[in-house]
Amino acid sequence: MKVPAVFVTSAAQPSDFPFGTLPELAVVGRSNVGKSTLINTLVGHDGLARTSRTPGRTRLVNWFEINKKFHLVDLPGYGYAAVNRDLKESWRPLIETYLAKRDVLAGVLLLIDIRRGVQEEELDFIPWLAAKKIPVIVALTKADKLPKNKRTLEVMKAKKDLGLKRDPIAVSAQTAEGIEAMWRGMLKIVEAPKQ
Ligand SMILES: Nc1nc2c(ncn2[C@@H]2O[C@H](COP(=O)(O)OP(=O)(O)OP(=O)(O)O)[C@@H](O)[C@H]2O)c(=O)[nH]1
Ligand SMILES: [Mg+2]
Repeated sequence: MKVPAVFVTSAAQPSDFPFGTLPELAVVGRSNVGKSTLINTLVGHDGLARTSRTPGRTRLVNWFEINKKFHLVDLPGYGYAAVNRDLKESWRPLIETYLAKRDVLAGVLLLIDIRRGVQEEELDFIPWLAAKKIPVIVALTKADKLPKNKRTLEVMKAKKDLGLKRDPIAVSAQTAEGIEAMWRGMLKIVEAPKQ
């Protein structure tokens, strides 16, 4: 599936955030979890968002316009210890300001590596989103790295760990597993009337 998608802009600091027009879905998760890859897979454009084997690839907030309908926002990953302190100090406010203040934020795609499972950051993040009434879709990435029975176990485990009502979606950029389910969830959020 190929969906019209274009890069809009990047921001290195909150003062560079563009004026918000379309609803935004933010892609959030640990460094190297596959955020940029998932964006490319969802729209069927390989090189739209830059990906890398080296954690910490995405250092800016990047906006992509999807189908003239909504923005996917690629946020820098959290939790990568090897990034030097100065860089980390500049990322935190970038991510936090975006999530706390962005009035066109319609929902969050929270990505968790299926082999790592839920960690402290995600445990804190889900109640924070719930308190702000921000809808979230939890995706377990790199599902191709586990056999089917293990995938199912990890989905149930993540659901329990995070206290979710719905099953997280196991996704893979390699097999396209879960991509249709992601689309259904995303469209539901961006098409919902704004509260
Ligand atoms: N096997 C497999 N590898 C994947 C998948 N998704 C991403 N990867 C690999 O994981 C690595 C990191 O992917 P990125 O998309 O750059 O991760 P990111 O979350 O954007 O990373 P940062 O920008 O550094 O925070 C790359 O080597 C990808 O090829 C997947 O579904 N399956
Ligand atoms: Mg990235």
